[in-house]
Amino acid sequence: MLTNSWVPPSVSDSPTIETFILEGMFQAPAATGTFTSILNQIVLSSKLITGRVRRAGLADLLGHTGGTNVQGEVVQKLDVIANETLIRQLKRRGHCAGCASEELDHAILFPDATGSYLVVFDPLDGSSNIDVNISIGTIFGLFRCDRQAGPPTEASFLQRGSDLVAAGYVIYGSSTVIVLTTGRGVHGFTYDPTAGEFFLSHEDMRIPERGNTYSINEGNHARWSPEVMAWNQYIKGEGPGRPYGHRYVGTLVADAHRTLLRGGVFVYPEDTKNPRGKLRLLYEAAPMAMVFEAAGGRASTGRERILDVLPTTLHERVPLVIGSRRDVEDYEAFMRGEQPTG
Ligand code: AFP
Repeated sequence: MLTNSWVPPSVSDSPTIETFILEGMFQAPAATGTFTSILNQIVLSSKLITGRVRRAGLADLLGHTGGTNVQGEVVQKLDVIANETLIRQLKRRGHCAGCASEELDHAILFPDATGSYLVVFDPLDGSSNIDVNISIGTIFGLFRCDRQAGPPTEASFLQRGSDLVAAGYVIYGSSTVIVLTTGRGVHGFTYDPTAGEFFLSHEDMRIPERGNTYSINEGNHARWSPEVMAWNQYIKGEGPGRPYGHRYVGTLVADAHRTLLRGGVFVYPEDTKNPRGKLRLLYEAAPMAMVFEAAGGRASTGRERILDVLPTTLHERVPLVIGSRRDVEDYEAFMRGEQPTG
């Protein structure tokens, strides 16, 4: 007689990300499948990238290539691999009309494509953290491309974040997670390497109204404006609910993911070294802003809603403040020279 009292945990019946996206498509009767196909190509790319990231130290994939990108930043080997992977997969089915990436001087247009979506991405965010085994990520966004207006050009990418039809990020952390929004809710999917699939693990993510951590590179303190310094003094000062704890990874995806789950605020302000901020509007700030707003949070330059900023160039930078609604509002109050109302 079997006396084993151990009960195996029930097998997850969560949908895979492909099923989840497909079910969303069936709810949109006019859908052609193009949008779903592009999202699936991004999912496939992130499976391929996570495989490379996990084995990087064994496959001579750590370190840099010796080159620099259009921003003057050192290009890591995994930057190149992630960038090539996304471009190849997006080109494959002809549904994506073109893409723009942190690692490309100019946008790439796919002349044979019939689809009318443009994809923007940072293929490997936080790449200076690769060699020290700290979380890194991929950020992406999808825009429509108006084919009635003629064949797409680089100028077709210069759209406001409010025009994004989908956005998200992948975090290669203690597990690999994709966070995705198409504007209605934000959902997280965790990669199961044994099945080779992402399964729904964080349904309808909502950021708390207020948190208790702030995230900023304090090493830049001497370069900040008096307004940013005043906010920084306030958030570390004594008061109701304060001081906030400080957390900073130096990978936007990792700092944003923690902030989304736990609440609080992430700030990369303008400073004397980067008068327009450091982070890129099109493929870093705008996709993150779409995710945070869809989760009930707020995303701002400190003075203006990120999703309202119209880029004039592909690699334009912008100050970025994302997080819990009330924490971002407090920061905005300091930028106006006011005290938060609490
Ligand atoms: P790298 O990709 O060069 O590591 O830059 C990462 C990043 O663009 C973003 O992910 C971080 O939030 C930010 O830069 C960190 O910048 P600092 O090192 O100046 O704090």
